[in-house]
Amino acid sequence: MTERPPLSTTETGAPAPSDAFSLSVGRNGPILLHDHHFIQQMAHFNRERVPERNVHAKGGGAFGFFETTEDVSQFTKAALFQPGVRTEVLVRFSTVAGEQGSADTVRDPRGFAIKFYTTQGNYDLVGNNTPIFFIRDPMKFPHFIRSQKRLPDIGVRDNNMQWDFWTLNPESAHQVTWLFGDRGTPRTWRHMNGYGSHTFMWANAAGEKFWIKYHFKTDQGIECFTDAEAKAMVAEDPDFHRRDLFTAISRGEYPSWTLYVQVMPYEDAPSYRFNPFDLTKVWPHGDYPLIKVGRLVLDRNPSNFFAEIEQAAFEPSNLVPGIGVSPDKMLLGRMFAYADTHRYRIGPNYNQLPVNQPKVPVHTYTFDGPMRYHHSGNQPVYSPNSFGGPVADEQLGEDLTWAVSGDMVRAAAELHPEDDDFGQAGTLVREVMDDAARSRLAENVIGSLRNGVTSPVLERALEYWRNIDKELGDTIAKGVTGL
Ligand code: HDE
Repeated sequence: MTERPPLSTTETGAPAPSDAFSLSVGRNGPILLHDHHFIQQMAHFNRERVPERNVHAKGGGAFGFFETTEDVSQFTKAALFQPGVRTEVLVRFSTVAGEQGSADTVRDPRGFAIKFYTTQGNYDLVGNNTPIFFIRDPMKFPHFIRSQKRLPDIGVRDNNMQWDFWTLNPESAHQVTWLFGDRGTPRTWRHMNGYGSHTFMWANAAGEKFWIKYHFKTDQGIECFTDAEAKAMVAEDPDFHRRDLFTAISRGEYPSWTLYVQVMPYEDAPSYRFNPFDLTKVWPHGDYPLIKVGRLVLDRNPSNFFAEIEQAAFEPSNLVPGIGVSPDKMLLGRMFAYADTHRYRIGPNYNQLPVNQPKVPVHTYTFDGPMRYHHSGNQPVYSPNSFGGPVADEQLGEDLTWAVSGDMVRAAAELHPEDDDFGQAGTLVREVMDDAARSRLAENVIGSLRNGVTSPVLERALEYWRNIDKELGDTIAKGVTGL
């Protein structure tokens, strides 16, 4: 016997007069302004959208857990990374440049954002499926993103604009090589790795500090679309990745990843051969091998996309004791930007939404603001106070810091011996890719450069690729110009 459906009501719980007819004078007469149910439905309909994320707008996600299976307590005192600890998580995957209605399988990096609901408050690791990024200074980020979006007059995307930015900012070479290789078109979100990308700081219970990088290696194995397959799927099913994750979890096929970290002793950083905080570079595993930490499993679909995924608010500034940031200017720039975007997109009380709420008591001195739901009753609204208000434990909440000195400047970071723009891109081409992958990379770049890229950008792009790898650059030049 099927259950009776719930009674349809107004937003304030009264029985709804109808969900099919507006109130009118006689059957054929005019509709009436005091038909509050119609007005409420229509007025709310006009307010259903919140501003989309201005990057990473198209995505999807699921809930699950992270379990620390190894003992890494020598490196961090963070509660979630203690042996045997299991922590609930939310993970959201996304493309970068496309709007909410864009296709999942376009060539683009993928967001890999994790919210850990830990016993010490929320820890957010807002990474990508790539261990590096296009730029080194956050000042360039709005310019970079705008060059990947739409021309100001006709309002369409433009390869010439994209390649103009990339070739005028050669530090992008490593990430662009990665982007035009196989990893730029993952077959599904389940078949790609996730990375913290930046260098972060861990500190153990004795106060010893370490620099670390996160690697979430998919247990499903890496699988990628070819350029042609990815383009075909854009037309066949623009929501292919979102649908794949949801249906896999519905089938009980829970995707998982194994977390490893690279650990650099604190004192190694100044003399390391690369700038270890340069987001366009990886740390060769031969220098700092992968150390296993635990596993990430996604085993529960959201019950409501808008409430739990569209309104999810991830921010690199959500840190917990034992985990900190690093001198990476890109990471420090992000520490402001994310909470700012959430206050704009969702409202100043976005952390009160269930999906963003920590699973631990919150005793904060921020009060009121629109849509305030959780409150602290008659708790004093100032600190210090004599009436039992919350008191900070500066030991427990300590900032993880590092020594700094020097005059204020606007300049690139000081170079380490092997810092450059093209070296690691060349290593990726020559030592990581095989012949078939190199050939696909060349074809993908040729296809892009032949689609609207003109002088002087085109000449710069051919030189850019020769700087990455002379042989590859010559192949691309031949493919584009026939010479
Ligand atoms: Fe983001 N980024 N980003 N980003 N980013 C956002 O925050 C920003 C960068 C990443 O699924 C925005 O909530 C700046 C690197 C992911 O909800 C915004 C800089 C990496 C997501 C923002 C960067 C990322 C975002 C837009 C340069 C990988 C989606 C909407 C300093 C390590 C999270 C939002 C989700 C989203 C700012 C660069 C990853 C605008 C200023 C590098 C996965 O605040």
